[in-house]
Amino acid sequence: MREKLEQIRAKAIAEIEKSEGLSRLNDVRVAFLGKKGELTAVLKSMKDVKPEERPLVGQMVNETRAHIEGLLEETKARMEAAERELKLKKEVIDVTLPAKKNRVGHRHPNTIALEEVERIFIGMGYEVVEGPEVEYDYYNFEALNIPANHPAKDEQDTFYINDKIVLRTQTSPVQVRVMEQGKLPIRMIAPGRVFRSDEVDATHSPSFHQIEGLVIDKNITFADLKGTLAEFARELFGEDTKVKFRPHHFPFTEPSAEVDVSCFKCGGSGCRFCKGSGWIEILGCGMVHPRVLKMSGIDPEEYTGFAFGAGLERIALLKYEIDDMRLLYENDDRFLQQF
Ligand code: 2NL
Repeated sequence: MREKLEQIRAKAIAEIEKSEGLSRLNDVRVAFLGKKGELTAVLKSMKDVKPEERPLVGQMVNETRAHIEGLLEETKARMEAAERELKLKKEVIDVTLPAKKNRVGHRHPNTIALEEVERIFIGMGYEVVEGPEVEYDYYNFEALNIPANHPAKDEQDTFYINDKIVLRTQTSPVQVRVMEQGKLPIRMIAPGRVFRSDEVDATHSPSFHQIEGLVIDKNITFADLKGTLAEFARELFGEDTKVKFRPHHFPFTEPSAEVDVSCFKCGGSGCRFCKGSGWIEILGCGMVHPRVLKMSGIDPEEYTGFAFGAGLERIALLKYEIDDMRLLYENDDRFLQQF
């Protein structure tokens, strides 16, 4: 019997050492210690052992069982520890690795220029007002004294939704809407997207941006207009900037002028940037036409005002020395990062 038990013990040890993984180890447990296991079979054959030998044989069976159980436990613990170790190794995080670069966008040159213009006029007490991009023909043309036969109204130049509604060709309609509300005085700028049926080239796009300005109060004169735009030019292009007013014509202002600023690259002596003239055109302006005031319910005998309009893209192109407007619409990150 002792020999038989020694055999079982040796076989169990060998099987345990051979087993790879917890599930194989459990098979070994069942094979030796389970209900139909080899050691259990020995226990069952105790009835064939002489009564006086039973205590000793029982003790030997128990010792063998304890030995196998101990070895099973120990091996199980070792396997579990190894498994945990492997799992931890797989999950290891190298905190010293460089982080993934977060790609941050960049403000568009139009936005930078717009915010600069807004800052200047807010500093002079102006309000920033926005309005609809799809407008009534009345607000876009008629209320601005633009006659039915004016070239701006040609289907070639304007996007018509129907015969009463257009994509606005300027932001003046926003100002007409403010004038109609009748709260005076008015000191406002109206920035926003406008639309004209133009072919795309280096200086044109069917959709671009305008900033218009409007001041209406008692005793506003052309001198106020000149002083305001001179200060604007100095803040935008530098304090040595000079302005020049050239007579012009707009249906909505009388008198009207186009404004040039002295070239901020050469100071006015003439260079490639200003095409040798020393001057760069930046906007159009004038005293609001009395008819325009009257149509919006303002008495031109009591109130006068000035207005101006500038292209935002034109300002951005000049300020950042970009030579093709199309670059502004491609949104190439490498281009935008430069400003
Ligand atoms: C230009 C010229 C201009 C205005 C816009 C205006 C608005 C109202 C009344 C009178 Cl509500 N005038 N706007 C006046 C003069 C010129 O823009 O060449 N823009 C790019």
